[in-house]
Amino acid sequence: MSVLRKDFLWGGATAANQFEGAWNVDGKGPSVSDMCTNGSHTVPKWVTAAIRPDRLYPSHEAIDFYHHYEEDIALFAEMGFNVFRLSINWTRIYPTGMEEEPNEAGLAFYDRVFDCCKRHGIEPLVTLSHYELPFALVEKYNGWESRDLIDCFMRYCRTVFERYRDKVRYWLTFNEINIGTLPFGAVLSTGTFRGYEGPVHGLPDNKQSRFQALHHMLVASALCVKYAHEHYPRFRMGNMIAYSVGYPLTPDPDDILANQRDTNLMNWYCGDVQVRGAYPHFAKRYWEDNGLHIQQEPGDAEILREGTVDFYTFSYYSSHCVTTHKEAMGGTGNLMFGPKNPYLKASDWGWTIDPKGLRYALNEIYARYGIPLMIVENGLGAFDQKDADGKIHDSYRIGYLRAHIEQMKEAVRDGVDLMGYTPWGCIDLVSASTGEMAKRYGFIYVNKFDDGTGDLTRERKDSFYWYKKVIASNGDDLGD
Ligand code: BGP
Repeated sequence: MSVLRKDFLWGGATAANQFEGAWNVDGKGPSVSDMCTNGSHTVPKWVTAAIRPDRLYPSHEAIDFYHHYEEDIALFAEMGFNVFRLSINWTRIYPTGMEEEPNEAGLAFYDRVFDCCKRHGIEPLVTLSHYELPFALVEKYNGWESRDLIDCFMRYCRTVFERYRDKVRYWLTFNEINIGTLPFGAVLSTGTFRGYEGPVHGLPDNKQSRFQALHHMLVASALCVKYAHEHYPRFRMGNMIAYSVGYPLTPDPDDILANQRDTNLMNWYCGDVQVRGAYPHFAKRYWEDNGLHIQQEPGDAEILREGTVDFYTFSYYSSHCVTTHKEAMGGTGNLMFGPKNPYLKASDWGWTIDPKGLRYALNEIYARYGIPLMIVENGLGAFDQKDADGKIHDSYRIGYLRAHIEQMKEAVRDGVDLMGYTPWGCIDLVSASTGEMAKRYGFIYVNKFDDGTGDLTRERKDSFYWYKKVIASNGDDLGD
């Protein structure tokens, strides 16, 4: 008998800004991601204050899911997906985020997408906001630093909830909301970078505006969950955290405490608000130590308490080490940095490969919250090369995913309630951290390259056939 639930959700994950393209088609407005140029592992991706004709903006065409959705969803169905994670591009629905009335052409597009999913027996899992903040809201309000964004977001949520009430059941509020606790989250997540132009990672940090913005996002997330529960009892509402697995590099108690501090801030600061309904015990001291004054309105505590999620979702790619011993510092990972772990290998982008870290994460999260979990991102970004036979033999990707699914099953045997698994970038798409196509995650290869060329044709990689068997056996057959 299979270790996993009979109704396990198997699928893949994407985000509108990284795969739809059609960035200004049918009335769509520019989002923050549309203002980001391409980059690579060594050349930083920029955010620009206006579209520069001499720069390349990978989200503008991406892999053009906008015009290929039928073909793509059919390929997902062929692999046996019963769930597909995608996001709605806020600026297709409200081009500046401030209109009173939604853009009908944008709404109609997602009708077509969800109907197509339905025809294939695929349940959509929809992220409401995945690094797609309307750019106009950055220009006018400095993003989420302003409380006005809560109303803009709620207008958007009410519109899409009502429109897709019979087509979508599973919703996530903000992608990786906890990225706002990191300086680089100011561009993609909190949108607190008004007037800045330069490398995404180079923005001078303003912690006060980031954490104030995060408070507004947490209130918006809770309000949206509360509203959904009150109006659409059928909906299942989830959060989404970039789960950080950190290990103390040494047994020095200072390393243990440093790791605990990082873990608290990165994992539990937002997670506790969204699952338990209140800031965790350490928040107050963190604010004090950092000179932060979080403006909370009367009623916010109640909203947070009443807007808790039904299930917890997260991304997991790699782990990192934490130390207070400066001489041991070095780089790894895209979001978290730390010294090298001598027990682990890393991807071409320096992200450690740590399947057991996933089992550890699942146990840690479930022990704290005890609600159903779902892994909504995981995978290996790699350079894919066509072989002499013209095919992509991505045994490295199969190896990565197999090892992670094995550990996921161990966690289920440990007693974790796991609902599903949607590996990231099930079809090749634009990288969030570097803005490149060369970092591929897909089961499906897309002929699209970093210089903007490519005819966008889709091809099945070896991992496509492998994942199909995994799904058909509900995770029992992981191949050799
Ligand atoms: C997560 C994001 C995704 C995605 C993924 C892989 O942080 O939610 O949008 O892109 O990371 O990262 P990257 O694209 O940088 O390889």
